[in-house]
Amino acid sequence: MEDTNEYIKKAQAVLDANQLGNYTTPNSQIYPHQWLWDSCFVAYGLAEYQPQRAATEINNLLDAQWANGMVPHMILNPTAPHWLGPSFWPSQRSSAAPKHVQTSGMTQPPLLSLAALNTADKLPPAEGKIFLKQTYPKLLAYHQWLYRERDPLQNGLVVLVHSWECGLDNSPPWIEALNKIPNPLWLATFFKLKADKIGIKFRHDTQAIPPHQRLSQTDAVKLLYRAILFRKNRYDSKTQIKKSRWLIEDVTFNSILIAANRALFDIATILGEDLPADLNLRMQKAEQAIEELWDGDTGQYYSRNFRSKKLIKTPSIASLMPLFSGCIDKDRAQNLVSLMGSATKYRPAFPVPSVPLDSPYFDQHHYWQGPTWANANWLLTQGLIRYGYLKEASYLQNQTLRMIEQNGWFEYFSPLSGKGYGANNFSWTAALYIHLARLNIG
Ligand code: 9WN
Repeated sequence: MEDTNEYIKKAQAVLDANQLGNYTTPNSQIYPHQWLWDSCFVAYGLAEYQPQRAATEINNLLDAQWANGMVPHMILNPTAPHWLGPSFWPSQRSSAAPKHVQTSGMTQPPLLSLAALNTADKLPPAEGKIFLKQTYPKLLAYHQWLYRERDPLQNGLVVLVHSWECGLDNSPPWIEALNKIPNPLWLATFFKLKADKIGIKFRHDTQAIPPHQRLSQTDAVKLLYRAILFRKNRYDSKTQIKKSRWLIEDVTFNSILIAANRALFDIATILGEDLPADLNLRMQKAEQAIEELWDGDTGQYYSRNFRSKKLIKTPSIASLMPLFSGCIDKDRAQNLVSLMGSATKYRPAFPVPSVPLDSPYFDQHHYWQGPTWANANWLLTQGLIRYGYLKEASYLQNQTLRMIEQNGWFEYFSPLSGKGYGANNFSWTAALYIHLARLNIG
């Protein structure tokens, strides 16, 4: 058996192959742009051996920040042929979009402050401080944007306007909420005539990867249509929140944001700065508000429909993510750890499946509706460590590393057999392999 250092070298080669100038694509063929949360995960891996490149990766994200503070979820490579390229996202429709680069019009899980703090920690001290000094105002503006434009009720929970923002595109709670909204007549007719099926031949991803491993064509068309509606509103959050019915207070996103708020606070402290009082207040509220997403009957957290104010009680891996926030109490954490250990739900041979095994949605091949993802395992490993579940964290760390070593650098894996699916040579799998392999849990 090759030893860990050999695998680390291979992981580094994956990150090199996917490097494009100042950033790392998730996979140079299937995902030829820069993605926000992918690059944050990549920065964690890079920081272990090339912290300057991790800093460049983060700086490239922040260089595309909008004037209102938003950091877009995709920074586009104008020359790549891709269905979500510049012609799909004319970001110039918003006056807040940058002029020197083309981007998407929405955001993604806000790991940025966490990745920046970790990168600074790995840089030589003086360089780390300069890096934080340069990035802090931008990180601050991003958190301010999230609470100013996406927390309209000022309750501490941020609202997402599209499932691409939560990073778990076709996760059952999002799809279920979407399917409750009637389609306009033309779209309903389109589906009735099965005309959407024609488009699958033109999709970039399904040409390279068996379609049943990807987002279904019906879901893909619906997600594109919802993004187009946001585009029509010039990517203006206020208008979208007023008009759209597909608005969700997402539990994964808000859990990550709470952890990132703490990182932003640490960065401010290192620099001798005080966070603005109103932001501080909202950050405190957020830590209490996550409790509104708790459901005592089933003993887990759920995302909430912003319009109906009802929890979307469809189990998925998102229900476990408050562990990453670090702000839930020990009893709640214990509940989630027990759930994660349940053999009929989240504990197959290669945990953690993106939906529980007993869910009607479960399909070991199908994107965010069953497979195990390295980034979710990484988030949960960090969460387990935070709450002192070191045995469980080591188990998950080991299973994730073995799964990748035995099956390759895939985008996602069967939780039953460990076999890899989706794109191969996937950047966050490689980067998080490096970070997890170096993580000393004790
Ligand atoms: C849309 C890049 C991204 C990830 C997301 C994943 C997928 C995009 C897509 O790929 O989303 O943003 O093309 O479907 O769901 O988590 O960031 O790897």
